[in-house]
Amino acid sequence: MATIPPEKAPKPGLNIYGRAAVNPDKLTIAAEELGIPYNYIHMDMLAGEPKTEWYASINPNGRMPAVVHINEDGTSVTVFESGSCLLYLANEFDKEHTLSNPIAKPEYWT
Ligand SMILES: N[C@@H](CCC(=O)N[C@@H](CS)C(=O)NCC(=O)O)C(=O)O
Repeated sequence: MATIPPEKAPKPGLNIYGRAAVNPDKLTIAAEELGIPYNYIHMDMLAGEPKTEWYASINPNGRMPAVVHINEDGTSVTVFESGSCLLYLANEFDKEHTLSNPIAKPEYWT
């Protein structure tokens, strides 16, 4: 498996891989609204970065966005698909449900 280039490697904390487009923007908007510090890693589509072997280890679909969350204990979680990423951010960072609904409530499914 290809090594992630150092300038594209995730850092401790929340990392969002994206570009200026609607799906990645969903995550940066959510992170901003929740006040979560994050490291934004720009993916250059013209250079073909999303389809590289190293990015396939993060998102095998070769699309943006993706999240790599490196916890304080060094464990990490990788999530792709913007809907799944939003659910992950809500679960991890919106414990008070300021932006999301509790899973058991009808509002969640709506
Ligand atoms: N269903 C995916 C769609 C992701 C998607 O298509 N992202 C666009 C940017 S907004 C992309 O990566 N396009 C590059 C490509 O399809 O090769 C999601 O919601 O994350």
